[in-house]
Amino acid sequence: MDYENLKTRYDDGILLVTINREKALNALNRQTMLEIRYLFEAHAADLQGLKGVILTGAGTKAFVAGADIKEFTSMNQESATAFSKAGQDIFFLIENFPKPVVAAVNGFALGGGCELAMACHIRVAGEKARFGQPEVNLGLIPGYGGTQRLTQLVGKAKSMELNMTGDMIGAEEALRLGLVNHVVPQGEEVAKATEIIQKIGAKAPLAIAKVIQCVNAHFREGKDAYVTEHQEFGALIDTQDMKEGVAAFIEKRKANFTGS
Ligand code: DAK
Repeated sequence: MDYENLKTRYDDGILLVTINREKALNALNRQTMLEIRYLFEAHAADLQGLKGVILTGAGTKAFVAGADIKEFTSMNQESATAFSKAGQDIFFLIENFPKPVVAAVNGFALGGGCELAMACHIRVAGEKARFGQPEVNLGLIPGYGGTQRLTQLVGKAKSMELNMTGDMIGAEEALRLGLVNHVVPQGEEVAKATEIIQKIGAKAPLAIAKVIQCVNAHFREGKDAYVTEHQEFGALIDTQDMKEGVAAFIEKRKANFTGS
């Protein structure tokens, strides 16, 4: 697929993806959402030696300022419900991607942009980043999982407040609430995200995929995540990487993981 609204660079096992609609503050229009879907379903999934994916926004002002408001005008109830469900499915692809996905939040992360960041496994914010779910200002609610993931990350009280007031918060408050993992000087978001993925990339890839699966299982309705955990623990015991990791510890050397 030729991307219209994404820029990608693959370097040293890391796929850096830039949402590239700077004039619209990188708002997620339909085309961009289709491209994100393709990226996780096919492009990144097929890359040899992939350690992880970084998502960021073009320019210095915004990560993503939301879903593209200008596309909302033509929707009816049926198409809006389908639109929301399709978006949720794309964000599930990110959340369940078996390699770490890190959001490098370089500016506004509002509405669908905050939801996109929250679908990633880890968030690094520049000190000028601003987060919020301002859909109520438009007579809407978050449609890409914002009521759920914000609650998972910051708890019910703050999620209620942020979703109902539409207030924006800064990077330091987002850190204090647990919405982001790290705050870094502006412009250093991608460098910090790279450092995190390189660190994870030195671990056993199958184990990392199972961590993602088991942590996510905690939040899936009807799932007993403890069952997921003991099953996936058992599934790792016969892997070469487990044998290598244990042998390396005993032999006092660095493990050489192969993902098998
Ligand atoms: N969509 C489209 N264009 C946007 C945009 C957006 N979300 N945000 C900004 N832009 C465009 C502006 O229209 C402007 O374009 P021109 O007028 O120059 O053509 C350009 O980006 C620069 O924006 P501003 O001139 O407004 O820049 P400022 O520095 O003055 O303000 C701002 C920055 C981020 C505070 C402001 O742009 C702003 O408030 N933007 C909107 C933020 C927002 O409300 N985002 C949440 C969108 S709602 C659903 C599915 C999904 C969702 C909901 C329902 N269903 C299926 C129903 C999710 C909804 C959202 O994400």
